[in-house]
Parts: sequence; structure tokens; C-alpha cells
Amino acid sequence: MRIDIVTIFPEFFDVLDISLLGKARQSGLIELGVHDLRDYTHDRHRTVDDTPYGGGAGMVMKPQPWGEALDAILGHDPDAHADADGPLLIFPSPAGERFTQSIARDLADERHLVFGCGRYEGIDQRVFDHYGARGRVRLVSLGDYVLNGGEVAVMAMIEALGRLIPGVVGNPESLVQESHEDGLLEYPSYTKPAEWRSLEVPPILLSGNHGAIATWRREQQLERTRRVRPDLLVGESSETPH
Ligand code: 6GU
Repeated sequence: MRIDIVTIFPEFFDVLDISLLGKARQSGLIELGVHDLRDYTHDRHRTVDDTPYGGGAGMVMKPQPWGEALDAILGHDPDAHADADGPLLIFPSPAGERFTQSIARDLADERHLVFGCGRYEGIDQRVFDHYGARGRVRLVSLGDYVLNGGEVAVMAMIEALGRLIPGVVGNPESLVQESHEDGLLEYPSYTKPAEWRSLEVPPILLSGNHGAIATWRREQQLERTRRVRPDLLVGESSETPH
């Protein structure tokens, strides 16, 4: 998979050199390009923002640098990302659809993702309209709170989708036994020693009875989900428990 990121803080993504994602890049499973939006400005101050039409607080990101940066990444043909398997443009935004494990799975199947990190009060709407008319564009939010910019959100999305790309996580079994993969929160885990600070591991886990252990874990998942995230059980989320 190829991933391009447009940002005014390219150094933010230096950490993608390390850990699982760093290994995936070294092995060629993920090819990453980080682009400085200011390289696509033409004034001495490398200006990327301006005051909003209609007034109001804050600054809006100008369409011109975005257009030039995205055209350069998407290729010389500005309509090149129109095909279904062409690049998918993703703008992190608190005004977007909520990012879920199901969206992470969709994104992990793509060949080319292009993330556009907005700052200030947002990006001129015409950038979304222009590329939305020519190809696939998604606005995606991490949740109902406000970040200063899209960089941390993009990092979270890349980590979530990257580990779903075949070969990135060594043992694929470990992917299915996690919170949200089956629409429920994960069960509690324990390792040695069997007693720590007077706290004991639930005896069933030491019983060797794999059927009973599987039943207990399922009950724990249901109990935890009911208590902490009842919304996951009543179908308010896009994740359907199965
Ligand atoms: Cl994706 N971006 C910003 N700026 N704030 C957010 C967010 C994204 N998701 C939640 N808050």
C-alpha cells in the first residue's frame, strides 16, 4: 500500500520510522510519502491560511496550496483518482464520519491512501468539492472532541489500518481476539505469576478446560461491553456484534 500525507508539520510523522509500522515500511509492505503543504506556496512567507469570508474567528486554509499539492500526488491527470481502485483522499475532521474498526478494515484494502491534514478552522470547502467531484473523498473524525489539527488523527488511523495489512502483524490470530474486532470489548488477560500482590488469576484460566475458558471469556466480553459501552450492544454503532 502507498500512503501519502500532506501537512504543515511533516516532522510529526517521523515516528512512523519505528515499531511495527517502521518494519512494514522497511519490508516494503507500506510505502510512505510525507509532503510539506508550504512547499506548494509561492509567496515569501509560505502562507497557507487566510481570513474567513463572512467573518468569524480563526483562519481558513487556502485552496491553492492544497490544489497544487494534491494534483502533484494524484498525478498529472487531475481526474486520475476517479476510478474505484484509484487513490482515496481522506481528510481528518471533527465534522467527518466516525472512524471505526470497520472503516480501518476498508482502508487496509486500499492501494493508495492520501491524507490531508487540516489546521486552523479548517480547509476551504471547495477543496473537498473539487476532489469529491473527481474521485473518492472521505471526511473522518476520531470522536466527539476537538484536536488542533489532523496530524494526531492521521497517526491513529494509520496505526489502526496498518496493522490490518496482511504481513504487518506477525501472528494474524492476535488480530481477531481484540476489542471491536467482533463488535465487543475484549476479555481481561492475565499472565504469570498466578498470584500478584494478593490478587489471583481467575481459577478457570488455570483449569485447562478450553471450552469452559472460551465460555468464560465470552461472558466477560458481554459483561464489560454492557457496563462500559452499552451503545455497542444496541446497534448505535456501525459495528454489529456477531
Ligand atoms: Cl479527525 N480532526 C480534528 N481536528 N479534531 C478531531 C478529529 C479530527 N477527530 C476528533 N477530533
